[in-house]
Amino acid sequence: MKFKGIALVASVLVLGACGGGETTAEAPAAAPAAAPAATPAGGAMASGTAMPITGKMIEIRMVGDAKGYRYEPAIVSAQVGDGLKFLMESGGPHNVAFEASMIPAGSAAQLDANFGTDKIGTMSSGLKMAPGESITISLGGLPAGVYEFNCTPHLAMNMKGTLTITP
Ligand SMILES: [Cu+2]
Repeated sequence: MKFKGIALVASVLVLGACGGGETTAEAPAAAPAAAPAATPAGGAMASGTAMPITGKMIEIRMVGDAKGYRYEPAIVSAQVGDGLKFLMESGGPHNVAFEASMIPAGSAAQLDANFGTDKIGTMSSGLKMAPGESITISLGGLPAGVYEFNCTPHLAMNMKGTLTITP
C-alpha cells in the first residue's frame, strides 16, 4: 500500500516535471553551458597577465607629517622581477599611481596587470589609510627604464618617486 502510494506520487511528479517544465528546462541547461565561456573571457586579457615576483622585495614607506608628504625612499633602483612593497605609515590616504607618459613605451599593460586587483584606476592602486596597510606591485616582465610614480591624493603636494628598473 505504502509503496504503491509513493510510486504514484513519484510518477505524477515526473510527469508534471516533463509536461510543464519543457520550456523552462532549457533555460537552466543553457546557463551551465555559458559558464565555461568565462574561462576564455579571462584569457582574452592577453596583454594583461600579471607576472610574479621572482627577485627581492623593496620596501617604500608612505609618510605624511610636518615635513610633508613623501615616499621614503623616493629614488628606487630595482631589477626586473623584483617587487615593490609600499607601506602605509602616516598621513594617509596614500596610493601609488603611474602615468603612461612617464614610464617606458610599451610597459603600461604589463605594469597595470602587475597591480593585481587592488586598484582605483589603470596603474593606480587602492588608497591606504591605516598604518601597516600595504600595496605590493610585481616588476616581473617589465622593460628596463625609468618609471615615475606618484600618490594620487598628494600629487599637488609633490608626493612623487622615481623607479629605475635594470634588466
Ligand atoms: Cu600620499
